[in-house]
Formats: sequence, C-alpha cells, structure tokens
Amino acid sequence: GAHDLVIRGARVVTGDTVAEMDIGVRAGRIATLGHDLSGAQVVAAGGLIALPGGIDSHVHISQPSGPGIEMADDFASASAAAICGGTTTIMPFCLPEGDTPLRAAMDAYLARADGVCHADYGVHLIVHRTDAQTLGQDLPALLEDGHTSFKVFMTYAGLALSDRQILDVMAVARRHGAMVMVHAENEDAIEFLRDEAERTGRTAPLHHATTRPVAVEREAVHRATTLAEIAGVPLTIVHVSNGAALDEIRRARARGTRVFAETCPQYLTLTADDLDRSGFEGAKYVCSPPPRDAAEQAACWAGIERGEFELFSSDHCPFRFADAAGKDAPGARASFRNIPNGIPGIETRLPILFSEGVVGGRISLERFAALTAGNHARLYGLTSKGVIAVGADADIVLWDPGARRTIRQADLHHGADYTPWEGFEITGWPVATFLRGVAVMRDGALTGAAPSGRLLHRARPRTVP
Ligand code: DUC
Ligand code: ZN
Ligand code: ZN
Ligand code: ZN
Repeated sequence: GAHDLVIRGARVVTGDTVAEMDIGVRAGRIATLGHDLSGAQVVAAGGLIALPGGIDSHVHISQPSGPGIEMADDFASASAAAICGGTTTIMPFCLPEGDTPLRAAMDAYLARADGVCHADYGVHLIVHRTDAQTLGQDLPALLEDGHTSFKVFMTYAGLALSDRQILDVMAVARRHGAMVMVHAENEDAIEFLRDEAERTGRTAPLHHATTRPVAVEREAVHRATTLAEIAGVPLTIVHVSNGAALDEIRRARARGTRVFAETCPQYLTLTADDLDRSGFEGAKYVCSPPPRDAAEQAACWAGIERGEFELFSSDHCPFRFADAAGKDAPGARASFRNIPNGIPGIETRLPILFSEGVVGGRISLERFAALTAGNHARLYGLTSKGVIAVGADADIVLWDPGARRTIRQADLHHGADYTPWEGFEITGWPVATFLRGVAVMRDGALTGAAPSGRLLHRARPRTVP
C-alpha cells in the first residue's frame, strides 16, 4: 500500500548491506525497503547516502557543574544542534544534587526536556552515593522504569566512588541487568600531580593535560575492568583516549570480561598541544581525559579500524569561553584546576567521523553506522532505534558524501560560543534529518517542526551479540 513518506533512490546503509533502494515510511516507522514505492510525500535522494539517525549516548546537558558555573546548552539548544548534525537520539546524564533522592532528581531532569527537545532521548543516571536507600530501592526502581544504565566516576571530588562503592553499584547492575559506564581516571594520582604542578608554578591550561597523563587513565581502566570481572558484570569504558588504555581493555576481554569501549572525536583529531595555544585559548580544549598526541590518535584510529571500539560519542559538555559562568570561571586563569572540564561536539561528531573515517578510507559505511547508531541502541536498550530496517523507527539522515565544508562556529546550533574544530575541513555533510518519519532538518537548518522528541523507555542492554 501507499506510504506516508518515501525516500527514493538513496544508497541505504541497512544492518548488513549498502544498496540503492527506496525507504517507505508509515506511522513513523520503516514499513518497506524496496523499489518503486509510492507515498503521499516523496523525497528524491539520488546521489545521497541514507544512514540511521545518529545516537549520541554520551552528552551532558544542563548538568549541575559547581557554584557559578553553567552549561551552555539546555535540551532545546543541544537537541537542535544534534538534529542539524544528523543525530536523532541523545542520552544525557541525570546528576542528583546534594541529598536529592534519585527519583526526584530524575523527575526534575525529565521535566527540563518535556516539550522542548528536538531529538528522542534516554537518560543515564550518575551514581555518586551508595547508601542503602539508593542501592536497595531507588536505583532498582528507576531501572525497572526503563533507565537501564548508569555512570560511575573514579575521578572528581564529590563524584568519585571508592573501589568498594563501585563493586556495590556493579552488584545492583548484575542483579537487574543494567549497564555500568565508568569514567576511568585515578583521582588520587591526579590530585598528587595537580598539587605538585601548582607548587611549581605550572598553572596554564596545558597542565590540565600534564596532570592527567595516560598512566592515570590506564591504571583506572585496569582497575575498573578488574572490578567488573570480580562483580561478574559487563561494563562500558567511556571516552578512551589512548592506546595503553585500549591495551588494558583488550587484556580484560581476553580474560573473558565483557568490556565495551567508547571513544570520541577529540581523541582522534585534537592533541595536548591545543591546550598550549596562546593566551587563554587552551581552555577551549580542556576536557577529561585530555586530548593526547599523534601516536595516541593513531592508536585510537587503529582500535576503530579493528572493531575494538563499539561506540563513538561526542561527550558534548559545552561551556562558553568568554564567560565567567564557563571557561573563564573565577580563578581559571590562575590555575587550570578551576577551568570547567568539557568541550562542545554534538553537531560535529558525525561529520568528523564520516570525513576522517569513511571518506578517509579507514572504515566502511556499515561500521560507521554501528559506531554512531547501531551499537548505542544495542548496548543501551533502544530497541526501536539504530538501524534502517523494517519495523524500526524512521530515524534517518541523508548525507551528501561529496559536500565540502569548513566547520565554523557561526554555522552551529549549540549554545557554546566556540567550536574546538574551527576551520577543520570536512568532506561529507548531512543534508536532511528525519525523526520518526518527520523531516526535522533540511539543508543545515531545523524545518520548523514543533519539538517532538520523546523520552525512550529502554530495555535491558544487549551485551551478547
Ligand atoms: N569530562 C567528563 O568527565 N565529563 C564531561 C566532560 C569532561 O571533560
Ligand atoms: Zn530504486
Ligand atoms: Zn566522563
Ligand atoms: Zn562525559
């Protein structure tokens, strides 16, 4: 029968092939993959590539960031930027403030997204305390409610958990089949190096990187994977920045632990030298883990080429540069310690991987789709998302594979006042985005459709293929 929408003649990247075909959409879902389909609306897509809408399973939006500090994006602006960059599902973190119970914190956080989000969304919990109420009641209740993943930190005062606490959280995850995400950096070692740097006058933004060397990440990855082995749970190591950390993951996998690994555009394209730019410019590149060097970039690329990374996320964590509520926080110029950690990247994630990875000849379109959408859906329980297949949500992004662009802040939709990739040359750009069959972006701008993003009730992670 007829379709609501037909996307005609694109090269379509499905779960297992790349082939020219039509995509027929009915009631927001992909109804037919075939030829000569008819529909009420037909979009001519000859010469374009159709990929599953991106899923960015690691973004920070409106997250409490300390007194006087404010993130540059709310759900409206972050999701507008996501959609313009070809991403149709975003997964930010709920961080309960102070003693707020998890449920109340989650409800308040979800209220911020309600009615204003342009992308579909799921929310991970950050678990930063492990009292009996939290572990025994609140966390299990939220898991049953479809929030089936949470993040623990091994660094940051006020967030970092002890090894015992991490094991206790992992035990809850094992009982309930949840995914644990770990931010792996050794807080004590960083604190030691930071104190020493400040004592010896090394306070410029660059020293954010020198005080968080590869070793602090490598050790923490080893410890996190060991704790997961002891607790008997799968885990995801987020934002892996270097080859030594990836070696630890490889060894843990060889021992039989199910470890999933994520990396981000910053670890493929930026280096610590960016933190050493003149004046205070280096603050624009302060994120954790920090960007490394060319050799570690190559190690991360090798991991992508070999299929050792499942996930490619942005870790979008936007702060304005020229702003005392952002990178120019009180005391930030006196010590890197006071610079808010994080960089914006929700809109540039897919173009960077497409250009450097696919056009650059390092990865296939199928791997691109898995790294940017399919694996996120599988590991975070988004059962209707992540693939172009009959029955799936019609979340589709059309790419012009030959388009040449230069990344410019002026063209982006996020709330930050800069991009770390200013001037970066790209080949291949998303020209249209469909969310559940509705055109939400065309030629780089929102179409004006009312924000229709929905909260996704998530299933358990699928950790065995
Ligand atoms: N580091 C984090 O741990 N989270 C957000 C951004 C960052 O740089
Ligand atoms: Zn055809
Ligand atoms: Zn992190
Ligand atoms: Zn993060």
